[in-house]
Amino acid sequence: MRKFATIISLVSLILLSSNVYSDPKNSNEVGAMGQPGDDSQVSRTVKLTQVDNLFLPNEITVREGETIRFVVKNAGDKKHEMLVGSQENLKKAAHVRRIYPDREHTESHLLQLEPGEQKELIWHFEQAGTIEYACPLPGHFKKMRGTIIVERK
Ligand SMILES: [Cu+2]
Repeated sequence: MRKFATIISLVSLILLSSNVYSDPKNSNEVGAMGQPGDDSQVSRTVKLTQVDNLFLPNEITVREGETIRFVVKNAGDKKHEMLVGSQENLKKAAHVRRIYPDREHTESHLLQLEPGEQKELIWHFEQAGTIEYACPLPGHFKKMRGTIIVERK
């Protein structure tokens, strides 16, 4: 049992040191994934609705260099989150929430929405490719995901 606990704390140490919580400006995600954007640069607003447990729509197309204002509404009866990033980092975020369901999460670009709440996330897309978004909460992450396709200019 003791050994098991040691393994768990080792795993969480590795997760904590892997940039999941840090400002994306300091992580490797900048570039391919883009980064939180500036209000004055917004070119377009995209609306997203959260239901229990899906994102509508679950696919969005943007262009390289665009800064999008996402207006996210929680139309469900449960609490939801929205996190943008690589598939790998979203999986890590979901994993941490499973291990520590009561920990507070402070990713700079994380939205946490109570039922009925609406919030905004501004994101600047740097390079063509695909980026994911998801609700990383336990039991939601499997289905509550979407893809942002960033087209070349
Ligand atoms: Cu959710």
